Formats: sequence, C-alpha cells, structure tokens
Amino acid sequence: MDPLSSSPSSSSKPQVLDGSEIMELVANNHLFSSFVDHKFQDLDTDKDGKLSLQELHPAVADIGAALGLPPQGTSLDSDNIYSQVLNEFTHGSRDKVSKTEFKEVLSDILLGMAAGLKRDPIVILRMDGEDLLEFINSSAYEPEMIATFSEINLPEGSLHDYIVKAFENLTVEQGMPPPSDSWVMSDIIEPALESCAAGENWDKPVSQEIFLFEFKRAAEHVAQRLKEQPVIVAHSENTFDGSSIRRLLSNKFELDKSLNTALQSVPRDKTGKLPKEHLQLALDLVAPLAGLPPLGALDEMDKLLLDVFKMVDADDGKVVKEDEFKKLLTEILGAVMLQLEGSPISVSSNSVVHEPLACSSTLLTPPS
Ligand SMILES: [Ca+2]
Repeated sequence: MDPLSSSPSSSSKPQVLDGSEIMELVANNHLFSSFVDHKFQDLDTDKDGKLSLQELHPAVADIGAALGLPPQGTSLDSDNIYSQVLNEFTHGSRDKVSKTEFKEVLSDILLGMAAGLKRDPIVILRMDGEDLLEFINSSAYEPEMIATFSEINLPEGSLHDYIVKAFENLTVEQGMPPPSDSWVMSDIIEPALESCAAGENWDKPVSQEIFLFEFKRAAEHVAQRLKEQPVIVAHSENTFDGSSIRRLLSNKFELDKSLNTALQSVPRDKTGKLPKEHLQLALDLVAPLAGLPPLGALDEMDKLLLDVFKMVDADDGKVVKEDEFKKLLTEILGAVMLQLEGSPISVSSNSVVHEPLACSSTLLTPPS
C-alpha cells in the first residue's frame, strides 16, 4: 500500500495537489483553516452556518472525483463508497454538519487519501502484484485454491475457463484487483493468460493437480503485469448490523422529523390518505438516515426487506391515515433492525480508480 501519489496515471496533472502537498496543507493549521473556510462558505448556499445533506452533496461528489471514482449513479460499488463518504460527514444522522465537524472529517479524508493508509471505511489500495505473489507462495494457497476448484462447476469448462473463474474468486486481500472491472479483465488478466497459454497442459482435461500448477503460473504472470502497471482500488467494507436504526428509533424527535420529511414525497390519494403500496418508497426515503442501503443495491438486504413488507401486509392494496402509515413504517424499521441485529449483512465494495486525483475535482485545487 504505497502512497496514492505514486500511482501510474497521476504524472501529468499539475492542477491538483499531490499526496505530500495535501499532507502539508492539512498540517498547516492556518492554511487549512482558510481552505476549510472558503470551502464551507461555497457549500453553505443558504448561509445558515451549517451544511445540510444537500449542501454536502457537491463536496461528496468532489471527494469521489478526487478519488477517481466514476460519477454517482454509474456503478453500485462506487455508489456504496459515495454514501459512505456522506456518512462520514453526517455519522448517519440527518443533522446538519457544523464547520468544526466538516473540518475534522475533511482533514481525515484528505490525509487518508494522501497517505493511502488503511482507514475506515475507505481504503485506497495500490495493487502492484506483491500481495498476489505473497498469496500464491503462502501455505494458504493450496487449501484455498483446492476449495475454489471444487466450487467451480464447469462440466464442459477448459482449463482457461477454470482459471478465469478462479481469478474472479480471488479478493483484494489476496492481492487481486476486482476482475468484475472490464479493464482489469481486458488489460491485466487476459494478456497475462495469453502470455502463458502456450503451456502444454492447457487443452488437457482439468485435474486438480494441473489446475493448482497452471493457476499459480497464470497468477505469476498477472503479478508481473501488476508490477508493470499497478492498479489503484478504492476498497470499502460495511456491515449493516441494525445499530443505526436503533439509534434513529431511540430518538423520537429525530424519528418524527425523518418520517415527516419522507412523507412529504409520498403521493397521497384524493382524501389525503396514504396507499400502503408506497411504504417501500417511504422506507427508501428514510433509508440513508437509518443507515440502510438504497433498495436494489444489495440483494441480501432486498430479500430481508421483502420479508418484512410481507409481515405488515404492505401489499394488501389498502390506504391508511398518515398516523397509521408512520406507525407501519416504524414497525418495518424495528423489524429490519431486529433481523440485522440477529444476522448482520456485510458488503465489500471494490472500485478501480482509473484517474486518480482527476482534474474534474475542485476539492483539491490549492486555495487561492
Ligand atoms: Ca446551510
């Protein structure tokens, strides 16, 4: 995990601070305060001295751009990282953020970006093949790859198919950037396989022994390519354990405020009542405040929510008064909380950073 600033494609980006300059900026109290003052003033569009979620939005988008993430809404993995950046600022609550809090979190994020050090919840990894080599030469290699081999179910599969599948099963912890990224597949894995495909074992039936031998050879080629062309990966891990919901439910004032805000966006019928079919929409609106991912972002979570919706007969087609609707929504949150406390859902996101410290970010342009 080397500093982000030594990444391969950051060479010709004069407009943007590099890692050591970021460190300097943050370490210089006077300079950083004036940097934060300017940023805060720009962001605080209604001039109430606090940043609302809406006002934080450009800052979060900027941080994403500075990390080299694709714009919000283009991939679930990067969206997870965006919502975690926002969570860093708000600590999952819907309260506005003061300048002091903004400064603390911003310096934390900037230092993390500059150092490329492991920090919670976003880690910037520079993958240069070293970790991969370490893995394939470790005592964990054989047992883990034997397990992978027996899990891969490709009756007609060639050795090539097996090896590609096996790469897909490796994690960033094992030194492999995510092969779900098309660039990793086309520029790292495929060329590496081509350069070692001349092996005579390639077309033979796949045995475990041949697989172990050939996969290691392929991984060595991948490690070599990574050494020549390191890949930067933004990695984050998040566990949904219901604690944010518990926090929200335990604060009646906050809960009421959240529910009322959400209900403003839920369509009503002519009499002002709320159709139960909109409970799902309402929950999605409360989700960020309850520390939940948006619907459709996480299969396991969607399944859990579906079960809970069934429990409260959300699909019976009835319309209810506002109070009843809020009561149902609170019940749903409580049920989701209990489920998550019993069996938390963990998600790991990896997003390849193609353009680190991109010019499109104004966050890191030096203060004038
Ligand atoms: Ca404001």
